Amino acid sequence: KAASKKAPAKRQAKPKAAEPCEPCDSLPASFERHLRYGLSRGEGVSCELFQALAYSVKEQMLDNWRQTRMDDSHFKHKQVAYLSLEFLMGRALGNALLSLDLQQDSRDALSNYAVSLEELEEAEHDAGLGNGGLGRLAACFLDSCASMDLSVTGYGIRYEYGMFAQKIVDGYQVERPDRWLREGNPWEVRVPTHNVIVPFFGHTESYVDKQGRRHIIWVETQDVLAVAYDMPVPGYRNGRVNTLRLWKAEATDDFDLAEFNQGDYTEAVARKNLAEQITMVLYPNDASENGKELRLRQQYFLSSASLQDLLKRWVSRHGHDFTQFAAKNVMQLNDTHPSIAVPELMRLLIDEYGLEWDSAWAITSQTMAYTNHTLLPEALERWPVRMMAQMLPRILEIIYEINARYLDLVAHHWPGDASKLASMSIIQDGPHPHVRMAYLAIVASFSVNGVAGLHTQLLKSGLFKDFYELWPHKFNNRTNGVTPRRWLAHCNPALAKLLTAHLGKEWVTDLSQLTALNALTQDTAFIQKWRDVKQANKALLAKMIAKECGVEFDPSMLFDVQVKRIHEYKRQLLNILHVVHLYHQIQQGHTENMVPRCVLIGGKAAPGYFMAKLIIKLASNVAHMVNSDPLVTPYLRFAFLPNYNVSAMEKICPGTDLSEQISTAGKEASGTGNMKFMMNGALTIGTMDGANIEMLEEVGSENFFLFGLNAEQVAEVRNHYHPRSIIDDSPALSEVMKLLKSGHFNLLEPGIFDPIIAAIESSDDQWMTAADFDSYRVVQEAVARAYKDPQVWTQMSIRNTAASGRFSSDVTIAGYRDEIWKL
Ligand code: HBZ
Repeated sequence: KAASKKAPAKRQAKPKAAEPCEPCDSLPASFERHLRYGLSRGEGVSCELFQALAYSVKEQMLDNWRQTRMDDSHFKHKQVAYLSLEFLMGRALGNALLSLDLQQDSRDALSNYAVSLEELEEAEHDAGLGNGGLGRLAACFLDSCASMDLSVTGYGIRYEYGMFAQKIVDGYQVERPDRWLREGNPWEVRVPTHNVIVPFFGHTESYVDKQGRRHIIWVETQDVLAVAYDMPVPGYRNGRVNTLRLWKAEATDDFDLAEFNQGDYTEAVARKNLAEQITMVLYPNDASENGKELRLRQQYFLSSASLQDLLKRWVSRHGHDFTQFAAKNVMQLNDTHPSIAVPELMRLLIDEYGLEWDSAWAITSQTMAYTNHTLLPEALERWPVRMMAQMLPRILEIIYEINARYLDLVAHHWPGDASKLASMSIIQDGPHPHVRMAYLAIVASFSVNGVAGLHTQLLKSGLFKDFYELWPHKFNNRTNGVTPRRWLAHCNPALAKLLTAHLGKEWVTDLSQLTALNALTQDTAFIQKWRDVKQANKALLAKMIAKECGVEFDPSMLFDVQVKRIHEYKRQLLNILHVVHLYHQIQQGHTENMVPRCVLIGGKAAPGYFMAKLIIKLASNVAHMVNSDPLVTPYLRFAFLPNYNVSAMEKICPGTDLSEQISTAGKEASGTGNMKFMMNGALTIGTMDGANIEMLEEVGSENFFLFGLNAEQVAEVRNHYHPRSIIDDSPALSEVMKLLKSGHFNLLEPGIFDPIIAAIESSDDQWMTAADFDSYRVVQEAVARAYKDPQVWTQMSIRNTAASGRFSSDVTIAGYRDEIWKL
């Protein structure tokens, strides 16, 4: 390692400007070629046809991809590395065809085969390299960056197994491995020329050089090879193709020599498998840290490989001159998961490139920016010092040094306040000291942002209050958004066509243009067309639900949908209690004013999250009772959709009337599903939480069904919360609880729902389900009344789409670009 203090790396051969080459094949010709020569069997099954089409679409991108890479290699403009442990990309084909305007060509290519383009799209496996909102946000951001012609590279992990597939067996969630790469991934390109080595374990030594300078070297490390796999990220019809670089862990060619020499060759080779475990599987927890050592390894592996890659590219242009580095590079940390990049950048600059601490720190603290996605304390990452000391000894030393210098500053700001030193220290002291990763990220970053207005406010006044006092200029809000390409143009072609017919096609890249829809809300012909589109989308959704759940949804009924990860704070339970209430009303014969509705819930529970899994079981059991009672089904149907994922959402949001965004106020950082529904003309029933607040602001309260306590009230009521008296005072909730307790929904499994009943009745119930029940129920009645008038409902639907422009991720990314990245 000491020897790696090498002279500036040799300049690579200068890349030649792309020379015009022979005209490439048309898409249909290239498709035929791939089908005939690229794949072995040529049986024309949809999986093979999909692969051939994907390969030929990728081929169409290659020139622009290369050109983009070459343009960016000069560092003429500032560049962004978006570091994230998750990229929930979903399928790529439909999106690529839209971006490259190759839909018609694809249909032409397929005209000789008895398969539709839509069927082929269905043959693609979702790239499920993420848990939920955070991972999908990264994917939407990549699309916006490419479409806005920004030089942004996504850096992530190429997990062999993505988010588990969910099966429902007897009402219970069962997890199945997601081998998404089994048939190969036609989009990726393995780029071994970009391999880097990531060190683990070992120990540090110091030496003094001839000039009297002290150096630290990290020796006897166990090295892992990081191999780059690139995925193209095409911009919307603008010729830019950005890169998502995913790292795969492989063994290096080094053997344990001792073992090898003793003749244990096979054993030595077999042991190399250990390295490959690092990128084997995505951790399926979306809101709590499990503290597993392998997870820290993943984080360091991603951070180190990505930074080495970036520095190598820099050095190949500028040698060891880093004076302009911070002016030309930004690293955006997607939550604290990649925040070990902070000490890693320090290490690389100091140990590998010979910078002094102060220059290295100046660079690091001017290039790192951190996005926080949660206020839940259980989700805040902390790593045991002992674990880090073993696995990453050099990194821990650097963290200690960062902390010492930073605590000096704290001591100056709060003279004599020892408690501040303890509470703000990056190292949490105690019998088992921990590294607080959020604090590390804040200390090193020039920007700390929340993901919606309320969330950022709460970060500043609560979780990071002291840091806000110390560095108010670091804190800023960037309300989330979703890409209108995937979440409107691609997933809702019927609505997209209607929009384009009336507004022109510019809305695809400038969603604010949708406000022009407000002028059409009195146009009865337009209202009718809007309704027809929604009805057709509902019919498509009903078809999928029939297939996946075996439940008939009738498109004339109100489609009421809640899809997202299952978590107590998201309160799927509140929704289920409302279903039970309706069920009970119907059974009591109170159907006079009832509006028939179909309720859909979908989402995955973290495998170790007992309550979340029990909530799925409750939903399944209630659904069974509801759907098997012929007196009930004319008014109410209820389904739990297994294996909710990106592709499922593409069918769900266009066919939804009512979107459920009912988290306990102050708990959902932003939400992004809420925005997808709004864009597609669903109305929202929701609390004053996350981005709901801004959606309400945009669309107006007369087009939004608001209920429940706000964040302030939640905090206040918490101190004297007595759900039992709330239940006693609410006849409706009393009936619901009575029915639950009677075992009506679990006759064959007595007592299984007791933990849920106990949670609702507990004064420690953090999620305060009982507190909001009546308010929720009453507003649901207002929903039903509104739905009775199709004209009025449709006008509200149009106004929701019209007001959704602010929630395009293009708007969010413009904010990052101008206020944080300063590109
Ligand atoms: O990030 C979500 C927030 O809950 C949601 O409100 C927000 O809209 C979205 C985008 O900002 N957070 C997550 O999705 N978090 C995770 O998936 C997660 C994954 C691994 C972890 C912790 C959290 O270790």
